[in-house]
Amino acid sequence: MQFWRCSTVVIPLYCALVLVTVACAGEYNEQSTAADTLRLDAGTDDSTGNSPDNRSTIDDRRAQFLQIRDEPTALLELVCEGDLFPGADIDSVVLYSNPSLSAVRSYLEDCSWGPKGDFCPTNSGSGSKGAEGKKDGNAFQGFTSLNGGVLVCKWSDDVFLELGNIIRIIEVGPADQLEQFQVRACKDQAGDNCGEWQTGTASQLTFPAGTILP
Ligand SMILES: [Ca+2]
Ligand SMILES: [Ca+2]
Repeated sequence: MQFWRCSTVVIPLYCALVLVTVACAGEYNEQSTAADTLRLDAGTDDSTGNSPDNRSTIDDRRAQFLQIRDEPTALLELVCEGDLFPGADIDSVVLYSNPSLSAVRSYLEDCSWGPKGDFCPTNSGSGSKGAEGKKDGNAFQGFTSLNGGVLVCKWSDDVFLELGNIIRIIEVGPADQLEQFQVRACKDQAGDNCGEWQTGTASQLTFPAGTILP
């Protein structure tokens, strides 16, 4: 009651002093503040029944890991001799909030091979870290060449790919020479719980989350 009367009076300092005094004199310990008191009161008055647990039903289709592999049929066509970067060359993968492709949520991090691509004996793009972070590749470095392997990465900043999101894969190389790859989202790093593989080509480099989520 004291609070409501105070809130209509234009003496905020006085009101604060009264609230602190009430808190100290009442059932709260001496660490209690006016703000604590008001929060406790608000809690007892909340009868809406809302709680964070209600979100759990929409969290089922989300995944923290991404796998990218060379497109299997293209493996048979790989010509190793003279190819410094065998297979698809992945520079970066961007996770957008929605199809407008304007709000970036995350990039890849902690990329590793599983299993490592070893179709061709030489691969100048064999480092798994090339696909991490923002686009930074050029003609000679800054990307990962799949070489028949599977790249396993995690989304940065503890982000989970969720329904409604879009991912865009940045593959480097001349526009008419992009190599095919496949991508899917996984709930676990081992790849035991993943969505369907989707094939990427020069004309298909963006994927709605719903098509690759488990
Ligand atoms: Ca290549
Ligand atoms: Ca890169």
